[in-house]
Amino acid sequence: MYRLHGFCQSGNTFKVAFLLRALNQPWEAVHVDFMNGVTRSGDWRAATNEMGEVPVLDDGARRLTQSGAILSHLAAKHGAYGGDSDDERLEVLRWLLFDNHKFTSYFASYRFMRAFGPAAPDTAVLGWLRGRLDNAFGIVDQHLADRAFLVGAGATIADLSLSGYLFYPEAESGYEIVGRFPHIAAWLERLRQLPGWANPYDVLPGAHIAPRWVSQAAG
Ligand SMILES: N[C@@H](CCC(=O)N[C@@H](CS)C(=O)NCC(=O)O)C(=O)O
Repeated sequence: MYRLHGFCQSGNTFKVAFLLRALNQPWEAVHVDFMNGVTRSGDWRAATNEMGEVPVLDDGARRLTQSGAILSHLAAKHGAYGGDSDDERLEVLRWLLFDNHKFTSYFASYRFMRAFGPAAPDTAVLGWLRGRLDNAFGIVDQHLADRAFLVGAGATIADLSLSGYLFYPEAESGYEIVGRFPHIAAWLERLRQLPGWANPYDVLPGAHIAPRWVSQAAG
């Protein structure tokens, strides 16, 4: 039985939940009260993750952090969603790195500031993030123009990683995808058909929070 530490607003946690479900593996969620600052406490960092982040996955006695490392571990261990050749596995890694640096990281920050931040976001910061996002989303949209999935013929952990935040309501980020990035929108529809896909709020624990600052100018 895998144990997945995280919370329902965390798309990084959802990436791992989606893969565990796609692999049909038994798992249980361990709620981390991120919104009340648990991951910032010294005790949590000493006991659970020195990096102060979720997701954290317990695989028996082994504790893993960083969604990219967790996804890679699970794909290799269960022999699925990791790519079908050395070339594909390298390509999967390339997209995981792009995701962690320029796709999920900017999107998650933008959404968090607009929906869940403790104070109204700085419009200059929002504008800068939006510029970075537009560039990263444009790159992914173009890559998906002539292929069904990011790497190879079928879905891989690269798809699960980049899409992890894109199944949340648009009202949380205020970032429109369907009208601006049609190939990403079509890809998300394909991913919704995979075994194990679910609405993140239906499979991860924690209180739901109404978006707070979306009406704030996006810069
Ligand atoms: N690259 C990490 C990012 C993880 C991450 O940023 N998680 C968020 C929650 S979704 C977090 O715990 N942030 C804590 C912080 O930035 O202080 C991964 O993919 O696991």
